[in-house]
Amino acid sequence: MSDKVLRDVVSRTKGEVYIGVVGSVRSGKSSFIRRFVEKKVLPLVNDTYSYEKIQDELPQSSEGKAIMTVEPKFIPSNTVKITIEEDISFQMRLVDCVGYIIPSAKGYLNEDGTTRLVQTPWFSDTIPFEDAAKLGTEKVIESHSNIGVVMSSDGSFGEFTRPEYEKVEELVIEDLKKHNKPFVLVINTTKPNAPETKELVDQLSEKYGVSVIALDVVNMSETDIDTLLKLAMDEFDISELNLEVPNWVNVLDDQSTYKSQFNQLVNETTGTFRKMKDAFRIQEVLKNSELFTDVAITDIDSGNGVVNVDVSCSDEIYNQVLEEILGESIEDKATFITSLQALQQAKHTADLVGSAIPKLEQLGYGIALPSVEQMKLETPELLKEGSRYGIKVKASAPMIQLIQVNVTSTFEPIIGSKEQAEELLQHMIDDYETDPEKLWNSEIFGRKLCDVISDGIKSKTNAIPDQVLEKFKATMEKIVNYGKGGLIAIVL
Ligand SMILES: Nc1nc2c(ncn2[C@@H]2O[C@H](COP(=O)(O)OP(=O)(O)OP(=O)(O)O)[C@@H](O)[C@H]2O)c(=O)[nH]1
Ligand SMILES: [Mg+2]
Repeated sequence: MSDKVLRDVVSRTKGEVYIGVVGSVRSGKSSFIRRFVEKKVLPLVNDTYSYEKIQDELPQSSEGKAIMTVEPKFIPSNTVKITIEEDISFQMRLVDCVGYIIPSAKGYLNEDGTTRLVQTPWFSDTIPFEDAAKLGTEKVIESHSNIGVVMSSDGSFGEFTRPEYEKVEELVIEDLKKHNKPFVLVINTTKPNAPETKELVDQLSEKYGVSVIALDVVNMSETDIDTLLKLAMDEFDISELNLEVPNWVNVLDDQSTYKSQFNQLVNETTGTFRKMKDAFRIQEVLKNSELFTDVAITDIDSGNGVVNVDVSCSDEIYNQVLEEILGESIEDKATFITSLQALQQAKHTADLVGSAIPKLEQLGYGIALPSVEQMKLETPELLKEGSRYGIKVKASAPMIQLIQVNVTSTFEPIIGSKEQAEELLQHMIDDYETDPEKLWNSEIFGRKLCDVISDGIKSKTNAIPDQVLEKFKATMEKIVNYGKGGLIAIVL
């Protein structure tokens, strides 16, 4: 087993490499385990006692139509602790399951045609063969393994045809998909490299949406096992998908069009594609979107389930985002600077009065707190109090107060006769009820109603004489500095 694959498997299974081998009867499950242990486990076992014990426990396989494994078996029976390269230590165990029945197989019925009862580690009583296969497989996948191997065959050896294996394989895969455990389908074959076998593998991986590999199980090599384990690693869920985006995307408001489209796309994609093997599909989907210019996978760490993806965006996309923020199109550098300056001005005002806005909206009266820079310190003075002396430090600051005053304006045109006035009134009421906007823009005596009313309001605003405003300001200063909540009468 190559270092890399082994490290990944050990890391992903947190040091407990438990492989459940399930599938149809007579497909080569026991042969697979035997070969796997001989090639992969035994060479790593240093102590002779354990070595010989494991060898004795290797499962039996047999030829013909008669089912061989009639009760589930753990191999080795006790998990064996393996240490290699000093820093990698893990436990390894495989489970040989009772196979799902192929009807024409022999051994699952007694001679009198009744169902054969078999022993399992999960029930004290014997249970029917068929139940032992289904329940045992579920137990093994759920509680005793972190990697599943589904064994099936193309019918190139033994007594059964591909359609017979396929029927059972469909049932096993359906059952396994109910559990969220990574598994790989192995097509056991005497011709793993034949074009028709490759075609079958492609067809099955498409049909089931799982990783499929063709292996000549009794002759499989170390490289074959590595490939199988790599495929199994791809079936694990991605535990962390890191999207490396330009930093301006990170700081964008979630409400902005770009960021909300970005979030939606990423959520949809990661919701649909969850497994390590989907990393390239995720890349493909992101790449096809107009939100990014390029999407590159920079790292896939099978051991930790981490996928790193680098996303880049063109200047054009950046400019679109800027235009949305500024609220106008940026034709050239000059328009961009002009917009920025206008925003700078607006920011200055916002810095000055912004803190007053929430209260203004809530109570119609908001007070903006002065900043430290706005505070003006006067020259400290000597202070005499009786026979004792002190010092006086005085500072002042502008406190801006915003008041919302509701201004009313009326428009009272004389129309003519009572009927004419009533007719116009009815017309206006109809508009008011159905389409107030229309009424607002309707023309009376050649002018829009909204203009007439707005002129009325403006004239009231301008009608407050400057000296009244000054008096009001002086009064407010008195209230703030000395008023202490007392009543002050303003005489205009
Ligand atoms: N030529 C060839 N024969 C195989 C291969 N895999 C399994 N066989 C043969 O198929 C037969 C059944 O193999 P087993 O490993 O006993 O199958 P199993 O799935 O454990 O069967 P049960 O325990 O009866 O359910 C044996 O005779 C094996 O030698 C293979 O890859 N190539
Ligand atoms: Mg067997």
